[in-house]
Amino acid sequence: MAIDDKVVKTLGELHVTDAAGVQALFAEVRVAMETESKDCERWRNQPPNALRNRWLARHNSILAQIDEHWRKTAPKELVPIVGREFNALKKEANDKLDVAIAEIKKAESPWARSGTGADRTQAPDLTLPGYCRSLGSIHPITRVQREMEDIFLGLGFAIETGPEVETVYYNFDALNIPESHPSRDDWDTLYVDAQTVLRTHTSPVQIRAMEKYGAPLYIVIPGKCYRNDKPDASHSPMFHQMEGLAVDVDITFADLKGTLDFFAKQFFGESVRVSFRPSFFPFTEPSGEVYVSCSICDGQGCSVCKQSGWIEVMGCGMVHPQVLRNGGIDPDRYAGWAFGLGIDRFAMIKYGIDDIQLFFQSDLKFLSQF
Ligand code: 2NL
Repeated sequence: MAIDDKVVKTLGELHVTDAAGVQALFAEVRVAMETESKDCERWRNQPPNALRNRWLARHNSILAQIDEHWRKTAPKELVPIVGREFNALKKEANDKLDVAIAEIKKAESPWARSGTGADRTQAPDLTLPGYCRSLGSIHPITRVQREMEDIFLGLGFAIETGPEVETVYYNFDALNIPESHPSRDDWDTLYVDAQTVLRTHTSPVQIRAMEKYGAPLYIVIPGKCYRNDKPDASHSPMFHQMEGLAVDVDITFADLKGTLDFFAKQFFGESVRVSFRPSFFPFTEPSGEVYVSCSICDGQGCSVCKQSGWIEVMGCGMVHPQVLRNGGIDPDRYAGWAFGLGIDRFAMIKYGIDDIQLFFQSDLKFLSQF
């Protein structure tokens, strides 16, 4: 729903019933204000105060309508938060909109419109306003990837990357994935030739890093992965993974739990709860699945978490001794833990997106919200 449509509805009609909802709604307004104040095409030929009036005029402006429909009719328990958010927004609009218009006017070049096409005989008309390009924004997957990288950089991990076209050895054999494993099947893996695949996970980079650097090793590996999946709301033949690996003396499962608990709280917020359940992967022993409490319903049960209150977000475990050996590391001296997660899935959970395909369709109406 466009912002103009939202500001004529009440909080009740918008199904906003708590403080978090109010904050999210005002955040959306701020994004719209930010986007509009960079929209050169829209404001260039308008009177100088058009942008300011649209947001701040006494009657019918966005803020006037928010005051009328959100603030004045807010249920009693939301009055303080709506008031606070409204005042902050008003101050921000007052501070920023005039500056934005000045920037737009300054960016206009008198040269941009002249001398185009065949007729270059006329001198440029210096009084014409020029064209300026609208700014792009960071893709949500990139944004989430960088956020994850920052958390691990803060813990002392390094970022490592590697080839997307991999050998069968690094993608499967070195990871202790047996010849008979179903994931090796043509149905699941995109083969370039008998010995070469599009990597199905980022784990081969971890083997390469163990060979290259040895132990101790603390790395995260973000990147594109490929599987022979039919696209639907939760599958894409190209997706993004981030894996982490810690190898050192005396590394235990407690280090893994503590690190992933810290990561989840940094990423989803301090109130998130984290749960580990036993699982199986050929490259870790023991292995676990990591669940976080559902951020939509706070663990109460909703459609996103299928009424369970928990969402599965990662796989993890202690690196299998054979995998350490394959990376050239002595499992009698060193131990390690590893985890793997879908960046796309984290982005979907964080932003409440129900279709992975939206990330890859280049629809500006979707992308410009980030
Ligand atoms: C999942 C599971 C996982 C790893 C990835 C890993 C890599 C090496 C050694 C041991 Cl080189 N483990 N990676 C470990 C456990 C789980 O990912 O479901 N990811 C979305």
